[in-house]
Amino acid sequence: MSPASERRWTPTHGAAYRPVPYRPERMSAAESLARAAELRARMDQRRTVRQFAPDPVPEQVVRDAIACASTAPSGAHQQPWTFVLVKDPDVRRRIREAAEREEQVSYDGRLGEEWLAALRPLGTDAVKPHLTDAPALIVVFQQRYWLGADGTKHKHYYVDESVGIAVGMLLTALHLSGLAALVHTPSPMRFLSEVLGRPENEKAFAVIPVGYPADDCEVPDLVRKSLDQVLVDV
Ligand code: IYR
Repeated sequence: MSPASERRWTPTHGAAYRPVPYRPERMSAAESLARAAELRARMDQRRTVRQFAPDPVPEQVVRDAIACASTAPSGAHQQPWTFVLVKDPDVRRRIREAAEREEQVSYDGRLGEEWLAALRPLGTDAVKPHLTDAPALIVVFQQRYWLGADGTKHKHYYVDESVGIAVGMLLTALHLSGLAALVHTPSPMRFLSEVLGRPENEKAFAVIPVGYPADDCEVPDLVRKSLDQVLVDV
């Protein structure tokens, strides 16, 4: 049988359990420690970027990052995600126009005072140049359900969790491959289905501009929670 990575997925709903051996070589504790420390330090360098250089990125890096994201675990292994890679400047412009229209309403009051106060330290507003400056957008869709050949709707399970995990892995892959990104969630996001012509079982989850930070890029001076603030030992 060809390696799993070379096989194409076909629906497995209702198929029998067919286990195969899994015997990854165990890493030494020393190597594990070294890798964990290096990964921690590298991930601590990741920043959400809102000012992008217009320079192109190697497209295969983005495609590989999407492939990494698609290795995420998912409810019932249903892999309920679609990644639309938008490079066309005209489509990016239409997405920006529609997003800014919605964001203006949000910042003009739809968000409410409490939410606006939470956002103030980030310095965000309704103007979204990253949607046209970044050379690519990854628009992530959740597949809320799947359609059988006869058109019947079948449930997908833990869709929010599955797609959230996949996006986390996407951000990790992009960062470790040298690219910057932003998780942008214009709200409401329905316009993305229309602009990108996605089917009715898909719901937009996030728009992720990808590229290199602009030469004059700035980020807010944020402090991450320390390990003892997030980790509870029992
Ligand atoms: N979607 C808006 C507002 C916004 C909301 C949250 I929560 C953020 O962390 C950042 C922004 C925007 O993109 O500006």
